[in-house]
Amino acid sequence: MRWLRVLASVLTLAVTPVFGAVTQTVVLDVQNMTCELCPITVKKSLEQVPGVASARVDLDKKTATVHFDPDKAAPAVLVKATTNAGFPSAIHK
Ligand SMILES: [Cu+2]
Repeated sequence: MRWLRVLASVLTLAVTPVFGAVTQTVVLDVQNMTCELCPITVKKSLEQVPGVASARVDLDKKTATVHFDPDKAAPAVLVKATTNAGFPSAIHK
């Protein structure tokens, strides 16, 4: 029954990418953050976007670092989300 075990491991390998977390990271420059509550609003606006795994906002650097699934979200959608929340952003170059 060794072939069965081989088959099982081959199947596992083939299926793994479906479950593996494929995430992409983008850094946004965020405008209008003036107080400690602003980053919370920005973070919430980003985490509401389908496909966003997490967002970390830095008030000092005026940036947002976003981890997202590139199959479900895109940087342009993230920019739109913060902009709609009152914090226009752009992809950090
Ligand atoms: Cu504020």
